[in-house]
Amino acid sequence: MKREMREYVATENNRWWMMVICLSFIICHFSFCVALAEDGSRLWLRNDVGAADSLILKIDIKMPKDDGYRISGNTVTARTPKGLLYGKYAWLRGEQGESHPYFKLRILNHWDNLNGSIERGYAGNSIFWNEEMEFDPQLIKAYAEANASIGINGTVLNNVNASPNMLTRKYIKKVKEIADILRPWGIRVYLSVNFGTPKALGETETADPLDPSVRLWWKKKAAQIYKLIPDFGGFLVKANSEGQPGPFDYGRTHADGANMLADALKPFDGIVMWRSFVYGAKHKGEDRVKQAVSEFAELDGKFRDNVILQSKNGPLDFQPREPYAPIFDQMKQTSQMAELQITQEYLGQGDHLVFLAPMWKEFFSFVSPSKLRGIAGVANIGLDKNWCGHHFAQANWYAFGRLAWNPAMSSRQIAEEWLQLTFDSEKIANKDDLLSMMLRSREACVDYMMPLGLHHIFKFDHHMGPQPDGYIPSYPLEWCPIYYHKADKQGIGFDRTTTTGTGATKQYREPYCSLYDDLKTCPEQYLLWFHHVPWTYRTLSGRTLWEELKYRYQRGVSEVEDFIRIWQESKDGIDEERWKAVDAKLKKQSIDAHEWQRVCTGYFGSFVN
Ligand code: GCW
Repeated sequence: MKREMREYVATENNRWWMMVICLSFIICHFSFCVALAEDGSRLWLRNDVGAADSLILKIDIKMPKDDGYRISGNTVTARTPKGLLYGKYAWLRGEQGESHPYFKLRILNHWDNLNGSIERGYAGNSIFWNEEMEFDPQLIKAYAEANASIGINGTVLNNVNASPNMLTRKYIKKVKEIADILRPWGIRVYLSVNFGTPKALGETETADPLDPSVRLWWKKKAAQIYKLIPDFGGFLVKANSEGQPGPFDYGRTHADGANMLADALKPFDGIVMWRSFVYGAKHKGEDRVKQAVSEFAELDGKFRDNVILQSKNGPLDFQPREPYAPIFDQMKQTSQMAELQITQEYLGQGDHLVFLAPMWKEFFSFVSPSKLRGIAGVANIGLDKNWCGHHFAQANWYAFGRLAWNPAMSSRQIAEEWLQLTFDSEKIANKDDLLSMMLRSREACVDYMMPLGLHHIFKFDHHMGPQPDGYIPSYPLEWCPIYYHKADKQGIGFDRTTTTGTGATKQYREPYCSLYDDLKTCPEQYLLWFHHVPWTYRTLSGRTLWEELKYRYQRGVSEVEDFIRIWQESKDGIDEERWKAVDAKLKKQSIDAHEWQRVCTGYFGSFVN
């Protein structure tokens, strides 16, 4: 495999780290090197050039018991070495005052396959895996530093559609090598596991979670892993979902499956992150957005305390806008984590500039962070020189880390910080416009892809571009666009009300249950998500539904055109390499937005007239 080496600008971090562990009071001098190539490879870490050349680091065991820090002038104080590490990066971005991590678990999920491909990856192949089983340690170190700089403290190294081979000795040895590189940066490794592994490897006859030989196999496997990686974090599991094996294969429940793994990990303080992204298993045929609650609600309270249920922010699948997933309301005695998708599977992938912080903030406005034990982000990182494919996709990795540390930060604050750290903001004349472009970009994407809650009308399988007429008889119906928009001569939208629809609204806590259920009170952003609405219905603007849809498609397209203008005007302040790359992507985004508008208005228009 051809491996692309990134320019890695060495700092004295490693030496620094060793010193920190030994001393409670250190004055450390950093050497700052200029990141010469403006190729995006230094991410938001490029601008440490010229920062103060001395920093005082102090350990204070009277600080709160976490990895937070206090910065006063050039002094960083923390209770732990990790806190000093985080404090150093905070100081580099100009922070003062005290700050503590909100979520204890701040974890990236890589959907990387062992052959090096990445499911829903748009930035090249995996930085961890390839056929040769070789990785570039410098690259992994640079990855670790970038994560540490925004407080990410865990990473799942492989795809949730997991290969049983992941748990063979030779791969576990590789995981150990990676873990050893990540450890000094405060990052623990986790693995996705295939529930059927012992059977698939031919080491047991069954994968039934209640079978003693299977339970013993997992216990031994856990011991084997922890012997090599004492701070291993635990397992992430996708079971009985989209063809993956799971406890249902043996007539057992999700709790039986999760608890078996939890018991194996418990002696080592490991956790199980069990995903609730299931449909078409036990509740086949039911409205897809209801199925997670249908499958899990009755199991509330039946999970071990080291099991965390991990759910996507919305009940469907990472659409540009979804109402929050009601499973967060329904599981009252089970620890929960939110899974956000940093990689832009349904948001223009590697081509569209869409800043995701506003979407995640929207989620937190419905699901209080206080309900969550942790947060996971499906990574957008690959071997591309700039890591993320699109330069502005780096901002989403950054935003995930910042919100995992402090979900109260505003999208504006995060975007401002990122712009400041990523470009030479002194040179950019239209900084406010760039900021505004980032902050408007998610809403623009919603407008040209799914106005008024019109969801999942993407082209099959790869999810890029529109296919509203999509229907393949051999596919599960819930993979087909026509299942979601339900356009007919009368109107459009998915009736999920309690009176005439699927009753999905009932899974929400009040006041949302009633608000969403009633056409008159349902927020327009979710209108067609919850209701089948006549074409002639008057929206709040006074326009008919059809006019409003057309208006919003046009608004999305116009927004992207305005982004192109803004980018043109920033040309003099941005290095040529990155400017050109983003310019080309914005032009592609504009073509795509026009395609969404043309295809959707053409197709839906045929029902209106
Ligand atoms: O909708 C799907 C994605 C799959 C993904 C799955 C999941 C990893 O299209 O690529 O599989 O979600 O989250 O498990």
